[in-house]
Amino acid sequence: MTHSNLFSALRAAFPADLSSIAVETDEGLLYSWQDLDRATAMMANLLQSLDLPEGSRVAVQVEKSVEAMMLYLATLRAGYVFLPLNTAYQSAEIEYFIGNAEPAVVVCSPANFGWVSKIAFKAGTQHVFTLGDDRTGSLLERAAHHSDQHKPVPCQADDLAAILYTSGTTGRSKGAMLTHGNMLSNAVTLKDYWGWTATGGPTGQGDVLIHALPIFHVHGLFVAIHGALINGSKMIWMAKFEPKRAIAHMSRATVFMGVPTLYVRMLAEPTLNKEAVKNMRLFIAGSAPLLIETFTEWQQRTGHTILERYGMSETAMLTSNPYAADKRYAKQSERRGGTVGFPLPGVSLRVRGDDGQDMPLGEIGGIQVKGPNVFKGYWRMPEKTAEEFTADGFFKTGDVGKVDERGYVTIVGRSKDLIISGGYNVYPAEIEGYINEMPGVTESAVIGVPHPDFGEVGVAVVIAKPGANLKPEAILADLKAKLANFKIPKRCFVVAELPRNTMGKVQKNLLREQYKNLF
Ligand code: MLC
Ligand code: AMP
Repeated sequence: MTHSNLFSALRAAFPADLSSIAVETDEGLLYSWQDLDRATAMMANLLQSLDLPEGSRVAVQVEKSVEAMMLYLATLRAGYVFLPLNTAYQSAEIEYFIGNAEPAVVVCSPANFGWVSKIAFKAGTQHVFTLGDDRTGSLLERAAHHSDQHKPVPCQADDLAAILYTSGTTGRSKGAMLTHGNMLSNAVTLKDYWGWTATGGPTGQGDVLIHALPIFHVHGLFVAIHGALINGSKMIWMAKFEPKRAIAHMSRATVFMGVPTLYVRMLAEPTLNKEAVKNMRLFIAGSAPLLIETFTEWQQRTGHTILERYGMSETAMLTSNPYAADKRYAKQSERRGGTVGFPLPGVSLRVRGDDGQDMPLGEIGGIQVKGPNVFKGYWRMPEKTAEEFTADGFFKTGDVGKVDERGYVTIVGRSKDLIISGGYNVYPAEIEGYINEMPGVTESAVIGVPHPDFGEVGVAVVIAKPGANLKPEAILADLKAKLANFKIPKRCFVVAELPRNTMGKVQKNLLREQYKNLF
């Protein structure tokens, strides 16, 4: 069935006037809906001309650009599986992802072609293209030779559309397999739930989204892009978030999506005031906890109440504060700071205790979810997949929370040892693994501590081997040479011992307490 292809659903929502503007970039470039249609057709034809096996992965590590978004859409259109990779990942990280996913096609930045292609060819990838953020590279050169007409490849709702790698608390990263059906159901739900409109507003053309996030994770790639496209809404495209510019765009936009750090940074700008946001309809935050101070300050400065929602790579969006009082979804219209709102229509959410019992309202336990948006499993890890689901098909999120008597969900913590820094996930186990391999190190613990800009940042606490002269700066420099920059702890301490419980396990809660006022 053609209409189960997510691209077909997005394409069907393009406005009738294809010559109108779909994307306007920070640099002033304009892309019409027709441009999106034609360019994705050419790229899809290029991919199909390669005679790739069914279900082939297209792994992409490129700087944010409209063409990079088109490549995502073209991959859907051609029926292949998109695998986005954070541009901060370095060679060891890329080597793992490419080795694990075995993509048939890899697309990288022109400047990285040397080392990325070496890794890719070694892993058996046949095709490596380049794509720059200035419309350069072999991908566009090759696509230019293909037709701008293309019929989307028929897909079943259960067919894979994307694989998103999420790091594991133990062992290596797992690839969360998301289907066309997962993402389409989520996009359709959110279009309604967040009240997207195709007409009216300051320009008469309905909603206009400021796209300020990176496009290699759920928030920027799926929630933002699908949200705009399935409503036929224009995007103002920021290659990189910059608070002053984002605020300046607001006079011509209606919707903004961001991780809490973006809101913190905009609040530091004197230009943020009621006048600057007078045309805005909705501010959405997620990917990390939004501090109540940020929520309240935003309300005072702008008169707008941020709508906080909660999701994951494995599930796309799960819960959301209400946009408006709508009897179909929720009796309440209040967006409550510190909560992530209600389970979205179609999502079942429950809170379970350690023994698997349902927790009474208001009591804390592990959050479990089920719904058409929940992923198909981890790529080539059936045992890991089985471990993360209950016998009755609920996914164990690893988040800890509660539901109050009005139905609002609050996240109070995580059972997974994970730091969320500026909206990026950092797994202490991965960083500790690298530190523990360094000469002169006996053991290490990486913990998350509060940070005014990133919400939370990593701090490394290291024990040296007797006689070793370990320098914190050298440890951090060594990590920086190997890992994505956002994973590098912001501080490092070499200490004599780590606090342990009677079982000998490091008590990270005590370390977090000890270092909580560092920033
Ligand atoms: C950058 N740095 C970070 C960092 N981002 N450190 C910790 N955490 C981060 N998130 C590093 C830089 O490399 C630099 O190190 C130093 O910190 C200062 O960087 P900066 O110039 O201030 O950073 P900037 O480039 O402005 O990036 C900050 C940011 C970015 C907030 C704009 O991190 C960002 O775009 N975050 C959004 C992440 C996101 O989209 N998450 C969604 C996940 S989806 P040095 O050493 O080089 O100086 C998901 C599901 C869901 O979670 O529910 O949505
Ligand atoms: P990721 O796997 O990168 O998609 O990150 C998902 C994790 O981000 C979730 O499991 C939560 O721990 C966290 N998260 C997402 N949204 C929120 C939110 N609004 N409040 C608190 N945590 C959130």
